[in-house]
Amino acid sequence: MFTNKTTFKQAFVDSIENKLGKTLQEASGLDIYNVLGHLIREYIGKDWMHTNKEYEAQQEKQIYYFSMEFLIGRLLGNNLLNLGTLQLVREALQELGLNLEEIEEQEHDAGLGNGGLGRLAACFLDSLATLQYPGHGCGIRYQYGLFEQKIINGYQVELPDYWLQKEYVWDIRRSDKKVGVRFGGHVISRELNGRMVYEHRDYEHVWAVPYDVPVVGYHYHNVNTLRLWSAESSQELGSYSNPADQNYYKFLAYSRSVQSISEFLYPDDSSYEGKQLRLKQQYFLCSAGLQSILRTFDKSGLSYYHLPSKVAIHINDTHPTLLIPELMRILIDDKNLGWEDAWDITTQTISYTNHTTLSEGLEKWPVHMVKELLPRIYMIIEEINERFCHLLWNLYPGQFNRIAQMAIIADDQVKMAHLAIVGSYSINGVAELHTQILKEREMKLFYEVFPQRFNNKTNGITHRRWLMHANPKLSNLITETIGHQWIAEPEQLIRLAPHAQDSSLQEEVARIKQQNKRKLATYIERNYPISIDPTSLFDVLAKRLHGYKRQLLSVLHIMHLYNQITDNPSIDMLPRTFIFGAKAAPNYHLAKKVIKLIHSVADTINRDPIASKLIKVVFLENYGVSLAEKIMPAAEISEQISTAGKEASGTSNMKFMMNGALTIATLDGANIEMQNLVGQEAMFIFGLRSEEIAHYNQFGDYQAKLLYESTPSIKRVMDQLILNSPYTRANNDFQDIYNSILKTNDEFFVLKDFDSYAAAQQRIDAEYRQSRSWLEKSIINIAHSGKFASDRTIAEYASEIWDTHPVPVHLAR
Ligand code: DL6
Repeated sequence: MFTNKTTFKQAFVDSIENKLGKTLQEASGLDIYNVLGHLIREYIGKDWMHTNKEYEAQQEKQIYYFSMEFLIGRLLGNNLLNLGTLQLVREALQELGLNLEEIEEQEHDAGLGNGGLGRLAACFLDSLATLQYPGHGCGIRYQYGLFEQKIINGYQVELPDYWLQKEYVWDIRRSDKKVGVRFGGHVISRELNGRMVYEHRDYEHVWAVPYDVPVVGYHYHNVNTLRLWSAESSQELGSYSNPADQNYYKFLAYSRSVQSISEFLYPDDSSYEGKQLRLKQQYFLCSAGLQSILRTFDKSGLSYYHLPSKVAIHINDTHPTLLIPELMRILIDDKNLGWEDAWDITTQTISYTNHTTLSEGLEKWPVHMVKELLPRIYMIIEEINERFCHLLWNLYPGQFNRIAQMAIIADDQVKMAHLAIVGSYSINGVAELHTQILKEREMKLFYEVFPQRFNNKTNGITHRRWLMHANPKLSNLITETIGHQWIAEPEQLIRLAPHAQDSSLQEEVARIKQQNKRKLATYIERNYPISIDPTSLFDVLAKRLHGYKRQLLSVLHIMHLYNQITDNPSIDMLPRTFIFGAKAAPNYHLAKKVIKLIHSVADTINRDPIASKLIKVVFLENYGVSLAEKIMPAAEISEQISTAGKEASGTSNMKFMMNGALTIATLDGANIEMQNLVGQEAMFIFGLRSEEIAHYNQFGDYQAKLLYESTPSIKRVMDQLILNSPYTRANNDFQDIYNSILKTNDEFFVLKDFDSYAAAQQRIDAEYRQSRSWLEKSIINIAHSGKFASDRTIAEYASEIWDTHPVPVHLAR
């Protein structure tokens, strides 16, 4: 059906009529999207089934990637691209008077993630399937995503993101594969035939029901599975339907508590209940996912000693760390293995990726919470801790301090990163600098004990979504220039490098960028009361809002530029459009203030008849995958300006680079590796290095107040936050931002890096005017971006961590 336009059109129109009882003309946009989605999913079905059979028959090692987030974005266009039918379907629909891009707009982004970690997981799934690895995702099917961001009067307002409200065409409920998960209760331990047995009593039983989403590999027949678990009551209202019955209210409370498990992504954890709910979600995912893995493994008939050679379980940050004690529990309590055997199997099966150097990002749970919610799991963690401390004592006799620092349970808390390190055979960081910081600083003590476990796997992104699908014109131009091998082997993009000075290629790259900028400008004008000049330089900062990501540095700099314009209205300044996209966590007060500041600055400058000819500031609300796909192809400057040492890797830096933007960056995360490839001239590097920041933090010899007092340009913008200024006029109060810098001694070194950032921005101003050399650098960036394809990252995980091999699936569609 998808191999011929005529048969496709026939099948599509028939499907509209049969499914909807409507003609094509009567069908709404959503109807059309749903019918097309169903057709595609049905088409995928056969390959999906064969893939599962092939994986079972070949008995190759299976990879299970556990993550609390999978920011998969829209699937319609991506599935068509990977199936190799995008062009055919686009043309066939056109012949029916329909526009595929408009149909794609009907799809609501799946609300299954938050930021970089979740999007990384989605890119990995795409690469696993394309490289034909038997690799599957395990996650939760939240009903509500993070939140939908609306900006009202410049303030972020969070609306529920009920992404499942409308039918989701991509997943299939597998009721027959549900498993039970237990919470609460207590454990009775007794000796039976010379061994301890543990009986879990009076627990709350919850069904975990899987919904499977097919993950289609590019131009192959492998279709892997993203399995998303949903919580359901295991009791029926039936006998409790009488409100006079005391069990009626108990039942209501139970069913509400079950529903909440898969209701929200990252429920508010400012209360005890909210925190407990997060822990419950984590265990729910781990227990359900693991039971399902072991059920599949059991079919092989092999003993559990073979588990590590047949199954690799990866935990994406510490959220799924409870897999470690849960696997121990199943092996010991259900499969009757002894502790040592169970431990060997567990620690040879599980591997862990760390995604942050921020200490507040390292999860800890109160002991009493874990004990109450997961009594048997807590017993196992206690024993893991005891045995680990014993090992440490043998290694470091008498070093109480060191042992206390490394313990899994300390200060009445369970430290999940410690548990993850102790219970897995591989621990990786996500960029070279990040891994080095883990080894030398954040996890130094653990690195000394387990040096062989630590390794680096620099992040990557899928070039299929972020270049081929998001920027088809550039993608076609690349193919015309260097052939199509880069699609299967993105590192071949390097073959563009010798053409970087070719003026006809440069002109084409410029023309495509201009078209993409116009397209984004049209989108902005349709959705916001602002018109922007598509010939101005598009300078973009799009990522989650956080102090260390330093959106504030960028805004203060824009205020500084505005001061220069008001001082000298005839200043020679390159016209720029500053584009922001960022969600702030709902309870992150300062981040929300920064959003308000961006809007106040935008309001002031965009209304100023002189300044607005040189600068426009735009904040695009509800930044997410689909919006990013519109932004990346149009960007000319990518802002990667985190405090050095704080951004583990970054992945938007890679998406921008692949689309030809030049990067202004600190030497942080993967920016360093980008610079190593393209050279200093093709990026705009500024700011303190991570070792300098570490030095200041250690010796306390940076004083923000002195810098503020002695630098007029800095003092001026800082004072504009609190004194009567265009930004504070409408009763806006940015005192908190001001204090956040001067009262905390500029924790993120915003003022310290200000001059260096402004100087780099001036270099951009000068170099953008040299359009040929700018375009040369743009092509050099694209040429080197192949290293940041997630196919490279996944191939490294597969060979260096998981020890798995591709399993090609052959089937004529
Ligand atoms: O590894 C993916 C992504 C990195 O690119 C970012 O640098 C990093 O900030 C992000 N980390 C998180 C923190 N999660 N936790 N914990 O999202 O991971």
